[in-house]
Amino acid sequence: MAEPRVSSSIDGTLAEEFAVPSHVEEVKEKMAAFAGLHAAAGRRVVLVTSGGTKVPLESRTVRFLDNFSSGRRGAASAEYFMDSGYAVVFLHRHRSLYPYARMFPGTDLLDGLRLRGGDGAAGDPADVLVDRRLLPNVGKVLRRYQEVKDGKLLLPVEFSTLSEYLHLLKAAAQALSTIGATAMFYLAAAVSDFYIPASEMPEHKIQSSNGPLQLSMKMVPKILSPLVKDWAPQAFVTSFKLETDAAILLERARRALDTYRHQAVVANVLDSRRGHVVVVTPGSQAELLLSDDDVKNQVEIEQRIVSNLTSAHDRFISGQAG
Ligand code: 9Z3
Repeated sequence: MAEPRVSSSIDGTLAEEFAVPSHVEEVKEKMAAFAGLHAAAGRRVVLVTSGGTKVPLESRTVRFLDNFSSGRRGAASAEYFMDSGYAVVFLHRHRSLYPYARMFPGTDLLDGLRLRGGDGAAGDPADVLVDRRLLPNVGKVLRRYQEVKDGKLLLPVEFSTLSEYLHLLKAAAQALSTIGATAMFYLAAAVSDFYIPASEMPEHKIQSSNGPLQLSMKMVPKILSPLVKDWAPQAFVTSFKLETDAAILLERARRALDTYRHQAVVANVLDSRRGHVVVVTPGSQAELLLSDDDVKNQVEIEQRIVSNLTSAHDRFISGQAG
């Protein structure tokens, strides 16, 4: 993805060129209340971003630019953060993978459930049977999901477009800044680097009768800069760096750390991202790799990433106190 460009007036650009979602203030209050409640209970709070962003080409949008991200990294990581005692604000792309529900994609859930007797005549939910071969861990997953719900440990917030993502991330950063160093940011969403400003976007559907389409897109302001400097300056911030060429990955990750001066970059290559990442910090570089046995035992790399970062967050908090 493209190189960072640091803008000094991102607030202005955000307000002028990206439509503000109508519910942003309401969501910000919810996030601040959530953070305050959990911090008062001695719990740390992490904001996990997840999924791709949609970039419209017309204001009455028929077409848009999208990307590959499934949201699996974010959804799995949210679960491991909650297992580690964190409360999670889950800022995710609408319909991307969701914690716990991700275990039962597509029609797995419906195929794995049967009405007793098979004909469904009774239709009573008490008559639902679980096929344990198709849904091997459903009881365990459901129990954990209910604990998380009862403990109000997960606050889901949705976005679809790049504009929604940018404004909601700013709101989240400001909401979590109230809890200082106990807040973590885990920015795993795959955010577009390019967009068409509202003022340059055609209102109506682009006509194919006009011939081949040429697009000119602007660089999306690098939101990490004000997040680290202005919106949540005390927080522990982790960004992600994705490349398709492994040869340039670590240099790009280091460059991002030097530019934004945050705490960690998780560097990954598109094709190997499920089994290999490098966590880069100003003073260290940790390679996290799944072995064949790990894969056989269904260990997920997100468990290792979260474990590495929660330890780094411990040290960060101790460092601030000392
Ligand atoms: C990542 O690198 C994530 O690990 C993935 C996870 C998006 C690859 P999935 O959702 O994939 O599980 O399918 N996220 C950040 C990617 C990114 O766009 N980074 C930008 C960059 O590299 C800005 S920080 O320039």
